[in-house]
Amino acid sequence: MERNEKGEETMNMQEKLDQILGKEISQASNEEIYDALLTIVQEMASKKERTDSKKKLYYISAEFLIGKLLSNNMINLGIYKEVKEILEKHGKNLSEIEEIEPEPSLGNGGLGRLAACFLDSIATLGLAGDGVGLNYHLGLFRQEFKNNLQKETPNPWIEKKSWLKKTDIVYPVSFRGLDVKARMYDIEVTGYNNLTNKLHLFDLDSVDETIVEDGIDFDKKEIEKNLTLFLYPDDSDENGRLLRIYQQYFMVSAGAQMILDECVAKGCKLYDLPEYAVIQINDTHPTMVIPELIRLLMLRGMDMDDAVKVVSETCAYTNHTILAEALEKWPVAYLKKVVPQLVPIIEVLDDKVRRKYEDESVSIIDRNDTVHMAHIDLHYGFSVNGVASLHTEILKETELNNFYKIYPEKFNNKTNGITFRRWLLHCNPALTELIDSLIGEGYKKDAAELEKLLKYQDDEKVLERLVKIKKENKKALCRYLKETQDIEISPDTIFDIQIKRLHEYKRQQLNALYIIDKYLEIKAGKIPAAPVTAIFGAKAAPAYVIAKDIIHLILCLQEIINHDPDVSPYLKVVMVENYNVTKAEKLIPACDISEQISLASKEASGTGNMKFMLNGAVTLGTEDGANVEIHELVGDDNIFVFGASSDEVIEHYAKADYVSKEFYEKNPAIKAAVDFITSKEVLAVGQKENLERLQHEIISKDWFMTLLDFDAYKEKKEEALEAYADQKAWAKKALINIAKAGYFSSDRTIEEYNQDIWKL
Ligand code: 26R
Repeated sequence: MERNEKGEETMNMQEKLDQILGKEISQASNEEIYDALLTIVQEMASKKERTDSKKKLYYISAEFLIGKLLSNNMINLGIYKEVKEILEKHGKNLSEIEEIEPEPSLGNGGLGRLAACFLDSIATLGLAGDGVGLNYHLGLFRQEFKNNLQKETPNPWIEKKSWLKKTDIVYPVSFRGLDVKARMYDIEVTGYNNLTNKLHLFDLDSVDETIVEDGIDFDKKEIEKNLTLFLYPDDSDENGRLLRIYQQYFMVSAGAQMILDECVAKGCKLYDLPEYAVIQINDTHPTMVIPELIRLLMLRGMDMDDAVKVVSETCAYTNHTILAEALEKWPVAYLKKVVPQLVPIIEVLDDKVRRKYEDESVSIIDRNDTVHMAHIDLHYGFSVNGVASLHTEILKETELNNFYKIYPEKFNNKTNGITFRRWLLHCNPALTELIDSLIGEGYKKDAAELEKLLKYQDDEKVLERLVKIKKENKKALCRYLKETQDIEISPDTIFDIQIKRLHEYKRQQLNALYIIDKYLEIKAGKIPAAPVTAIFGAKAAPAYVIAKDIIHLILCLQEIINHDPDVSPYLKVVMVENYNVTKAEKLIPACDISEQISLASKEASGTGNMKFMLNGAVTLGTEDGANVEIHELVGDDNIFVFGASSDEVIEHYAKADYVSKEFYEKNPAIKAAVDFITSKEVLAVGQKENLERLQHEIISKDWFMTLLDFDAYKEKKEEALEAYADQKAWAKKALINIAKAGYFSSDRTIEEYNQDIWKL
């Protein structure tokens, strides 16, 4: 036994483990050890729970892509090393135990992962801030590949013993003709050497997983059974869209009641709400929290004008995309079917706007009786921010210019960030150790200190160690891909990685066309200087047909190229199955070239780009999103930038003068690559319908201007591949990227949110 500061006897880690296991560690199974560690971590985390301060942040989001929690929590609680060593002493391997934890897939991609990084940083900075979201039982779908196609299956992640703590807190939520109860579940959010916050996830006791059949199909009308089954159920039909409204209202109504309860418990008079709470609305998915709070305040006796004022001073909105199809619009008729109680409130909000501003484009309800959710946030929130400086500029100058003219003071930029605890300390321990040995550990709390690495940029010993670490990480990825997908790749090739949601604007199809071009060159006898392994990871939304066709093409290329003895020594293609946070943690540390090739102006920020940079990969990218800021930080020599600028792209859209067919007809390399999509080689392993549809899309629409940037991409990529041959020069680029990544710590981002918006 040991003693704590108060002189009480406490158990050390070994004793705790022994006690919970009830047997020798060496005699316990990995599952038993996982369960025991979960218990220990939860107990330690709850002891560090923050006592409530007057003002508190509520980060409300339909997605929290938190990833596995065991190791990160142990790192944050400062017991990771100790536990790892104890386990090793007894012949157990922590990495194997980590594998047992299921990954909660409560997000699609960037927006959800950002929310998770933010929770980590908020707790680490010791701020009072909780997350509010939904407890999807089956998360986002699990992706499987069959016949070179994506197949969706459920991803159950909630086990008997999990990070979720069921609470007794229950709020009534009413839909038209249906009253339900929202039960709160909590997940502890540990800060790095600091206090613990909470992620509150609301759920419905009556949800029934057995109604799911045949992949991810279920009866969309059985709301009591399906409400929190999946994240973003297929919204290609009306019932799917209505279900989304049910989910959103369920989340915000329960959340709003919880917020009011907590504030009142702290002695808040409702007129003073903005002194007790600030609500950050993560994209428009939680926007109904605004009319719902107004409704609840009115029920408690406030008049409408006061309620509008109080709520407007409490809510702030973050925009994460300029893609028109992602800006949510709900027909009034839909809202009437699900949440009729909000409709009169939204109508008054619209009326107030119409009385003040003649400009039709800023109204909330348009002529087609459709509610523009973002417009509610813009008029009735006190802050609106973009997520990278280019993105915020585009919002101000173009997309939201009419609002910017009315409310210039509301607009601000908060360039995204990532938590270094997960994206360096956890996923790349060897690199962490090297950095520790060179500049000490101060950077773990103050990421700007990473710049101290710059003094080693010409130190051959350090650069050699960097190269060696990358090689080891690549070998580990090779073993993992062999084990999980039976794919063999060589760590001596260049690892070129594009991992992100599948979307035409992100242009995985541009990468695929490059691969075809390369394949055709090799077939024609042009042998490349350096062998490359092109790695993809991406899920396509179940109803997004072209995105699924692009996955199909990549899987076909993987089959053809990897089995072709002429080509495979120089080029291999890997599509990682079921790409998720856990896989990202294995892929990113092993990457040489980070593909960030979205059409300029379309990627709001990107955060994968930051994770790669931090792990010593060099970016090949367009001047888009946060790539622009990466470029500014590392300078021309340490990034490969290509393609049309966002101004040029915006002009093409304005003039509608981009014609992909002209590029296809005039450029023989493009024509050959696009024609190959329906060649006999591909048709032999693929589906005619899918391949023809994709080819037709590229030739006749190509909405995201793939062909416009093809030549520039090819040229820049060749330049990068050639530069790789000089290993020392490449390692220097990698080191400079790592040293300059400090700016992208989410601790910096959260400090800015707090200073400018939350004021906790
Ligand atoms: C409305 C619904 C169909 C929907 C659309 C889009 C649901 C979810 C999304 C995801 C969007 C909003 C998203 O993930 N955006 C990403 O946010 C990241 C964090 O700010 C950015 O880094 C990234 O550039 C952006 O695409």
